[in-house]
Amino acid sequence: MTRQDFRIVGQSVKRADVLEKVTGEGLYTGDYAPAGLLHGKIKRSEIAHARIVRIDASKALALPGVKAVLTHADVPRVLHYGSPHPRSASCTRDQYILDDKVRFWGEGVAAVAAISEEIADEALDLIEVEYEPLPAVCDIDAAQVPGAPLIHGVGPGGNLVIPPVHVERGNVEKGFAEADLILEGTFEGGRPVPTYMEPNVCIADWDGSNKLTFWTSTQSSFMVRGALAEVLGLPLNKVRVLVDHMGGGFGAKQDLFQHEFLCALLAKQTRRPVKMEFTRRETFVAGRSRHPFRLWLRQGFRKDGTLVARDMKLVFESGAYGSHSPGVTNVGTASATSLYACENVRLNGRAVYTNTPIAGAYRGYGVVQTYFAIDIQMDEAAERLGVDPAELKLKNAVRDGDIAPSGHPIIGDGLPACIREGITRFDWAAKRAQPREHPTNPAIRRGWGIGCEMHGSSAYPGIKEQGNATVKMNEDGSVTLLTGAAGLGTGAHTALAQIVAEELGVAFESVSVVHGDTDVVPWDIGAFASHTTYLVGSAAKMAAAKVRASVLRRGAERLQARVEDVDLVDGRVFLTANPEQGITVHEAMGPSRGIPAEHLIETASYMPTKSYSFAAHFVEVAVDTETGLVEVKHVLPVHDIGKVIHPIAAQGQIEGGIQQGIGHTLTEDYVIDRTNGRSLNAGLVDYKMPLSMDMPHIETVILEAAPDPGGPWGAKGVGEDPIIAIGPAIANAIHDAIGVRFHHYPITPEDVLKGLRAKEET
Ligand code: SMO
Repeated sequence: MTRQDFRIVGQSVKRADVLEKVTGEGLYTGDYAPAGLLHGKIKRSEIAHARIVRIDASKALALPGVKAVLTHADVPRVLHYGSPHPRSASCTRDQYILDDKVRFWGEGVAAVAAISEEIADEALDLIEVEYEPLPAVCDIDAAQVPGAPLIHGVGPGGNLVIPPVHVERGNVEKGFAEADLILEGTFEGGRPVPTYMEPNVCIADWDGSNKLTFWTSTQSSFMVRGALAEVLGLPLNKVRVLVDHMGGGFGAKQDLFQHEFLCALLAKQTRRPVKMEFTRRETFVAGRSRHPFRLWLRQGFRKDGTLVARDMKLVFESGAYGSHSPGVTNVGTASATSLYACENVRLNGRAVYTNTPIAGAYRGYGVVQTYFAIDIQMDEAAERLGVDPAELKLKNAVRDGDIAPSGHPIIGDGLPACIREGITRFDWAAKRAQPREHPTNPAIRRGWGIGCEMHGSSAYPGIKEQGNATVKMNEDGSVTLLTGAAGLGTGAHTALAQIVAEELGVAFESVSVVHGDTDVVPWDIGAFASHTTYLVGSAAKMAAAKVRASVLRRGAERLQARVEDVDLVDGRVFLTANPEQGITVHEAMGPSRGIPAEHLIETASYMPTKSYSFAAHFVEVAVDTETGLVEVKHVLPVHDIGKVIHPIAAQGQIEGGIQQGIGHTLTEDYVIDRTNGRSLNAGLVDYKMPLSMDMPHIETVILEAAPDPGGPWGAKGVGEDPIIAIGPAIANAIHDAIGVRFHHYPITPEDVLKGLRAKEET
């Protein structure tokens, strides 16, 4: 057996945490209940922009059962940061824990700790706040008008979060001069909110040695540790952050939140553990949404379909604070250098403050918006040129050696492979040749569309030691993997255990994963940017290889053979020439020449480059021309993710991403009243997420078309990709069905009916 034959990687093994999850035994942050637990609650502003002239907590403090109240005067005046890496520029530092100003409706102005949730809620009502209203700027146009009221004193001015991002390659004017067809359009998108099952929650507990233990549902435990230590003036070893099971993160939980600091401070003041748990409503009001956007796009094509020039101006609405706007703006802008190759590009991206809830990181991180626009305009170009859209996309798709948004060359022909495979599997040409009329229901029109995407794994190429893993071979032959990567619910820990078992040469069942305790596990940048398998997987593979070498050495010694002459497979060290003659890993680890049994422990760090995964989504929709309802009937997503570690987990990621993407495209929008900044539909009553009944038939195809040598055996990311291509695929399919082009999301039934009416009138 050669080492190239996979035994565990590529198998859909039973997930490592499956029993705990299905029996309900697994603990989530909210399940912890230290003795004497107090309940923390946040009083939220009922005005979008104001100065606080007076805040009086005396009545609240006098309420029996209330143990502490914090207002802006009681907390350290520190601008906190949300940057997952101290050397990255993804995030801003523009938010105080509590301020004497409010910048959006729903921002926290005070916090309470009480012996019950009910008393804490009652206390919130007793806190008196007197506001001096300031003019509220609630849309990107109002924010950019010269002389508009400024929301922050920091930043480059004009309500910009950062200086505009500018990317230019080639000669755009020359490109347009060579074009036979020039298309121009403006695209917009709303404010989808990542609706994780587990709302944000944390518990703070101080011990007698002035050490803080902090449970929180976060994607970035070490970032939380760093920020809390800074605010509290503690060394890092006096803050222990614990993350147990998580009910989803979707990017939003890679940020730092006001309630996390307040929880730690309330616990410090009361000397009792304090828990803060968002209501579903608070996940909307005080969570992080995708950035609403407006994007102007102009592209030029030759008659033969070659894309020759692209000019783009993109504006993201950041909301009241910057959060991940710098990163999202950089990534969203740079992504327009790619997907469809274009030598001449001029791209401008900006992020603008408004007095609305905070937009942040959300699965797809700026790329969703940009590729929505590009992919719809490619479809329009195909229509105008009289060619098949899938063929036009295939012709222009980025290929091996083209420059990726990160500046690295693209490895392999992943995107063309996805498009080609989908054309065949979906039977694209035959489907598009069918009548658009439904065979039996005259109100229904059918349409078929394609959308494409690419997305990078790993956030900060070149920053060292982002991915770390420790592998321990215990003296009985069992193996422990220690990782700082949070398990968001995607199965990433299972994939890591598979990688370790495969590399080491032991059974999958003999590897257990320890995670989420910053006192124990090696430093980790956080579980985001689709990189846990790629980045931490690589580190785990390296650490496992080191342990393997030591086990082989010990085994050889016991077998009285040379190390070159032994192999380790399935937990057995044996003579390569005579596999019958061997010992178990347990025996290899045992006492040898009087040396007592001991474990082996190895840590490895991995510095990533950046790998790109690709996908093409093929979609069938049915549009009801009487009600305007769009039903997604069938999706055939084709993804290239390099070497597949766990096929069913990857498929789950893809299906989940498609469900979220359907929501974004058709129904989900957290609506803010643009006159006063109030939110109109915070919560799941008026905000329509797709349910299982809304799910189409999904036929997932996973290719290993373009493995990336930077990942374990060529594995790449899959976390964010599936949410990106589905949106434009649906919009293009709607156009195919009814001949109406939509340049925005969500595309609601009202929009469809209006579009049909406008078409009839012309
Ligand atoms: S939006 Mo992601 O967790 O980088």
